Order: sequence, then structure tokens, then C-alpha cells
Amino acid sequence: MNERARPETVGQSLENSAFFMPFSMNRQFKKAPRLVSRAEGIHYYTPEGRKIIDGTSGLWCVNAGHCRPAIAEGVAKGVATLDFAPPFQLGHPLAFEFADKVAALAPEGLSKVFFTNSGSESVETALKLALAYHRVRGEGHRTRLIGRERGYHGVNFGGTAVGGIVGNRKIFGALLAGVDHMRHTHDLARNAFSKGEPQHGAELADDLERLCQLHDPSTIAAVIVEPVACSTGVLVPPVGYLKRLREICDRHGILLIFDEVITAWGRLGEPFAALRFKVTPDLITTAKGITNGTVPMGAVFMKEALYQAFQTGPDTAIEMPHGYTYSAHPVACAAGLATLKVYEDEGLLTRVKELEPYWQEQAHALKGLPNVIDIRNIGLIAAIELAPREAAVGARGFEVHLKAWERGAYMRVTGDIIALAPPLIIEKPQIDALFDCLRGVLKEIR
Ligand code: PXG
Repeated sequence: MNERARPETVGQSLENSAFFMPFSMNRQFKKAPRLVSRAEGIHYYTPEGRKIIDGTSGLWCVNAGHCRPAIAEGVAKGVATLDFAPPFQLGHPLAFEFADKVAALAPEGLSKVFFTNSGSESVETALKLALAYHRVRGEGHRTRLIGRERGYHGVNFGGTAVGGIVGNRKIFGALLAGVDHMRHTHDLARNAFSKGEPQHGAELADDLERLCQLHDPSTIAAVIVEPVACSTGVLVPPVGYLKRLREICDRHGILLIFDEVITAWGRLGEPFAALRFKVTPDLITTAKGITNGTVPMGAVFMKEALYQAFQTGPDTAIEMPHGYTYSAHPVACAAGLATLKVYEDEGLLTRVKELEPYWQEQAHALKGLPNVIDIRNIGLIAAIELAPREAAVGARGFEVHLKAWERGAYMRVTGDIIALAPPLIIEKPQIDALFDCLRGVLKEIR
């Protein structure tokens, strides 16, 4: 056992634990727990000391790898110096410094930043900003929000409503009124085994035009999409699709929101996916990698014009009645600044450009293994889609998750799709180890 494991958790039954685990199979898990108690670089360690390669950067957030000393020191110093400061009508220097630094990395024109504590809060903030923006400009009739089938935008009410993963929506009632969804872009018949952006499907963006005609564009406030829809199983945008969405939004005065909670901070070889796809949205939502997953934080980037639209009325008025107790939390800002320094010192925001060809080659080398019906990739993300078992959708995928864990790798699965997105510090032999593990599992399961 490694010395930092807590002996009391080893071998102890969790079956009666008070912890209601989020987005988990509580009963299955508590019977056969998979615990980690330590992490370093691209590895987790179990309480027994078993080394597990982290194939998903935690939950797509630990981009610089785990337990980086410089980040741990930044957080420790931050919490010892200023534990909390009210963000309303009071400030602290780190918030201003961090906002300026991250805004400098954003696509041109997205010059203002609103801090939140999670991806879900970033999404709610962006949706509210969009509605309020139209209203303060005298276009309060723009109240509709458009998402996309299979989209994931967190778990709060707005994000659940614009989200398009049925299982995440159906038990929560009617959600928000005035929301509609475009078609998703998954098309195995035409695009299976695409490397990078698939060739077919730019015309699916025209589904937005259809919704504009149905509802009248003057009723639509904003469209929100993930540039790459990751949670649903990695749907890479077809060539030209995002550009076409941008054009339709421009034609009709609709704001375009990119939900980059996963795709920002180097995952696609640029600080933001918007830079990689060369399409500039009006708002970008982020979280996760902004602090390397160490301290909860999110940020919404917006075009200067959005910010300016609120700067009316007397300067003794609060311009935006929105914000969280922990917006720009000083410890999160300290974590973010330390993270950004690591990203910059090590070139991590663009490192994936070098790794991507090798990553792509290794991912696609799994073609031909049993049950593999698609492999897709972009940046340092890959998905392997398996045929579902008859009458047991997701069973094969979950078995991969369990068997990979036994073989020493942590991999996210969604249904029968395995999603890989390791820390951006990964080296080629470690990429080999990750895919070798998966290869072994895929050969083993039926
Ligand atoms: N938007 C996007 C695009 C996300 O991927 C959120 C919003 C919500 O962020 P928070 O911080 O509120 O969880 C996310 C989160 C998975 C997985 O396994 C993905 C997420 C969260 C948990 C699991 O794919 N993404």
C-alpha cells in the first residue's frame, strides 16, 4: 500500500455509505467500488497502490496532468493569502489579472470574461446574458434558445433544457419553455472511420434555418452547440458545418454560443476550438481545464459589444444582476493563474498539434477488432463506437470500462462509445500503452 492511502477505506464496505454519487450506478459501484486515492502525471493510484493510466483526464479537465507541484503550490499560497473575498462590489487583484490573461488567449473580439464555478454555471450565465443582451437593446422578443440533439450543456435547468441527451432530460419535467433543438450530426452511414472532421454533413446546419422559418428568426435569442460534442460520444463537426451555423446566425441576428467546457484549453491544439475551426462565436463557455480541474471554476467569454450593451443607465446602477458567491473565487483565480503558467511554460495549449497525427494513427489501428463500428478523432480526443448488444444497449460499453479498470486504465464510456482524452502531457509510449490496454479488452469481450 502506498503511504498516502487512507487505510480505513481499503477493504471497507461502502454499501451503506451516505454518499449519493452523481451520475453513477450507486448500487453497482458500492458493491464493487473503484477508488483512487492519489494521482501523479497521467496516472491515478488506487488505495492498494495499483497504477491506473488516466484515459479521460479525470473528466476531461486535468489537461496538464495530475498533482502538478506548481499548481499545488499556487493553490496553497492562494488559500493561505486570501481565502475568500466577496465578488459583488468588492474586488481582489487576482480576478482582474486572471481575466486579462485568459481574455488575451480568446478569439479576437471576445474581450470580456464572467467567472463562474462550473461548466453548468457557465452555460446558465451565457444563456441569461444572451436573453438580457437582446432585451437591453430593445429586442426583448428574442426569447427562444436553440440547442442540438445529443448536446450536453451541464445539469442546471437551462443547460438541461437546451441539452439533447434524452436520458438526462426525461425525468425532469417540462424544463424551459421556448427551447428547440437542431438535428445532431452523427452519420455513421456516410462518415464512419473519419479521421478528423468528417466530410459529409455541412448541410445539417441548415436545420437552424428550418427552425428560423418555423419560429420566425426574430423570436430566437441564441444557439448553443459544443464545437465537438464530447459527452454524447465525441461527434466531430463535419467540414464547413460550424461556419454555416455562423452564417445563419449572422443572417438573422442570433447569438452563437460555443460550449467549450471540454474543447478549450488545448484539447484541440489551440486555446479554444473556435480558433481551430476558425469560426468566432459571440460567447464561449468554459470550465474544467481552466484550473486543470484542481479548484472548481468556469468562465464565459463574450464579445466586447455584449459587455458594452449593458453599460447604459447611471453608473451607480448594477449593470448585470447575475453572479455567484464564488465568482472569481481567489483560490480558483490562484489555481487558474498557476495552471496557465504551466500551460504556457510547457506549450500545452498547442502541444496537441504535434501529437495529433500519432494519436490518430494509433486510434484508427483498432479498426477491425470485434464489434468496432466506428473510430473518430480530433485533437487529443478519440471515440471508439461498439455495436450494442441486442436488447442491452450500453452493456458492452460498460464491460469495457470495467475490464479496462482491471487492466490498469480509466476510460469513460457513454452507452457503447468509449471516449479517450488523456492529459495533454502524454508521451507516445503512454499513448501506445493506453491503446494496447483497450486492444486487449476489445479482444477479450464478446
Ligand atoms: N458543457 C459541456 C460541453 C460539458 O462537457 C458541462 C457543460 C457541465 O460542466 P460541469 O462543470 O457543470 O459538470 C460539461 C461537462 C463525460 C462528462 O463523461 C462530461 C462532463 C461532465 C461529466 C462527465 O463525458 N462535461
